[in-house]
Amino acid sequence: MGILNVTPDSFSDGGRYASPEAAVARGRQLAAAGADLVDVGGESTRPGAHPVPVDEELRRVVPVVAALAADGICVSVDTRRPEVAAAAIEAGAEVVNDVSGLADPAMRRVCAETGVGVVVMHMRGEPATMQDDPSYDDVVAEVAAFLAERTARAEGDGIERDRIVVDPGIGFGKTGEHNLALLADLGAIVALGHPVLVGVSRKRFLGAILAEGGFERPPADRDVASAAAAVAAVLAGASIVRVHDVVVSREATLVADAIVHARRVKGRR
Ligand code: HH2
Repeated sequence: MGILNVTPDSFSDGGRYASPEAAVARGRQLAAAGADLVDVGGESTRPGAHPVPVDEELRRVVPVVAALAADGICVSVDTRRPEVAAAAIEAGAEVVNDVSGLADPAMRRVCAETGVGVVVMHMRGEPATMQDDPSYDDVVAEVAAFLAERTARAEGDGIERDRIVVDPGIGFGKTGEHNLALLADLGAIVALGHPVLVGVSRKRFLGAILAEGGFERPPADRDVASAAAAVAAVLAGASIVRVHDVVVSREATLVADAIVHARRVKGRR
């Protein structure tokens, strides 16, 4: 999944693709580089970000979704708002990526009625405050329980099980240690029985690991670290990785995927 932030303030690429023309060109580039789907978002959910008005989110997202879908590119829309999801689906989006885990019943209704794929992500709190001292007794068990509850609710509201992907929400109300625990124990999320999406690309905890090892790297220089984390996620059973640099992560995860496949084939012998 290639990341396309049509925003002025995203943490690593804010402002680069804020005009529709630049965004569409970037979306085409991501697809050409090997992204199986392009995730179009019009609201930053970085720590400390505040919500944008719904009209503004619609204005940013819909023309870009329409242009990419018209090219035959599989598009997901990264939104928490049912109005934006509905308009994006109308414009051709095939997947709704909701960082609130389909919290809004109206969002579940839109997804149920339109038959799209959904990504149900775990977030503790809201982006504006989620990094203010997040704490868990057992982060892996609590995130898994949250995702089990939200996917059951989605199914209860008419979203078929095979349309649901889950995501532990790396960096959303979590310390670096929480993020690493979730990646180390991703099997507990895979065991829920849904395809797992992991979004680690350029995130702060990678910057902290690099800094500790003597490498000060701003977000745009964390693509090797991002690919390493993506490989770890694939080896642990993730099916989709959400990335800024598609080429680097695609090459790295192709190798990881081949290893996972060889392991499964051997297991059957
Ligand atoms: N991370 C971000 C946004 N959307 N969606 C899913 N499913 N999983 C994630 O981990 C995830 C996500 C945050 O990253 P980014 O889009 O790069 O930045 P921003 O929120 O500042 O636009």
